[in-house]
Amino acid sequence: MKRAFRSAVVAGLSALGLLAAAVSPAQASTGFDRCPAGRFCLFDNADGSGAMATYSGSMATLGAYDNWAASMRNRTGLHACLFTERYHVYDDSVYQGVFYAKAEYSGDIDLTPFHDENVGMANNVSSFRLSPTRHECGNGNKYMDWNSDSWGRTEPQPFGDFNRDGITDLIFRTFDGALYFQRGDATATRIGVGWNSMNVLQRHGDRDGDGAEDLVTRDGNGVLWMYPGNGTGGLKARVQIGVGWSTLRNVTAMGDFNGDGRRGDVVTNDSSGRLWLFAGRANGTLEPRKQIGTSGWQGMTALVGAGDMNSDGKNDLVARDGSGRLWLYPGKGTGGMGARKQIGSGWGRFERILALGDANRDGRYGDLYGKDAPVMDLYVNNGWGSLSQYTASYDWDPRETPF
Ligand SMILES: [Ca+2]
Ligand SMILES: [Ca+2]
Ligand SMILES: [Ca+2]
Ligand SMILES: [Ca+2]
Repeated sequence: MKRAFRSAVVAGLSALGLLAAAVSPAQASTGFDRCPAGRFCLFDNADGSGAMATYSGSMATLGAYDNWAASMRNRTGLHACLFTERYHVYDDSVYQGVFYAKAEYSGDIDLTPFHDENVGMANNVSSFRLSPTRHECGNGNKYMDWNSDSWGRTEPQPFGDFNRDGITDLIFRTFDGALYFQRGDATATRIGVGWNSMNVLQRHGDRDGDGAEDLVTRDGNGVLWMYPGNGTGGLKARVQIGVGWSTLRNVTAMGDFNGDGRRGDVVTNDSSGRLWLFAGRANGTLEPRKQIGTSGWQGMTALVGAGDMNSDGKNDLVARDGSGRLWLYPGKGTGGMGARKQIGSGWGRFERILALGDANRDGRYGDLYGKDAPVMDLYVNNGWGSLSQYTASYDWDPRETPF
């Protein structure tokens, strides 16, 4: 099978991953099956014969085995990335000399069909990386090289701009619970650790009125927290804003949903089918709840505070039902909602739906991101929830959470 070597973001061997689930006899004396469990193995010849080198971790140089291997097997359970240069350097800027072997794939890989613009991969492997996530394997960072779209306007957004620089940004929780602030220009800063205890991660503008966007989270004990942003991409000391939230299903920060000018409103659905509004106070804490939906809401698998999708100045709610349909509920500006409209289907495939305000800066809010693995797609709102899809980025891991 011939397969061209393409850029780092699309070079995945997902197709190869479907080919085989090789079972290794314990005492093979030649061929790929010699590779021990838990190891990454390189072989002299394309068919797995000849000398074998085994590794348990990443290698920046390969010493005597530099430019030597013609085939490989990965039994580490980690993602493997091979580079034609030492120190995990990309070979060229057009066809990047990195080759991904998915963690799930433990079969044999003959490197002969793989090449970049300049060289074949066989007998050109000079370093490799073994990492828990695909983008970490490729770029060496726990975060991805995420760029928000730069469509020309620099107007600060009502939400989705955590550091107030006018660029849409992202908060990224890694598989192991670290929190990164991703500026939207491919750079990121770690702003927290230990966040895997949180089962709700939300942001939607400034809750406490200091001009900086704030986060809302729920921990494993059902406590709801506000993490005030410091306006430059970091967090201030958290404030408890609710207890007993365990039984509530989806929790979404809405901005101002009831029209009182305070932007810390939260909407949630319960298992009895009701929809609740917790209006935000001036300091970002919550008023007692008010019921705004009477039945059927238990079937919704996602609620999204999308901002104003129909440009009437009032924030709207987006909900996904159990059949993957996406519904727009136009806010009336009083906490109530008008007649819903279906704005999408097939959204069940997304692990997470994000709203980051006006992601493409065309002046219309309500742009949505759908995060699948490994892709995240951007859906630009053209007005009244009419969505146009763009693929925004690759290499997401199912264990990673953007918000
Ligand atoms: Ca920003
Ligand atoms: Ca704030
Ligand atoms: Ca609206
Ligand atoms: Ca927009």
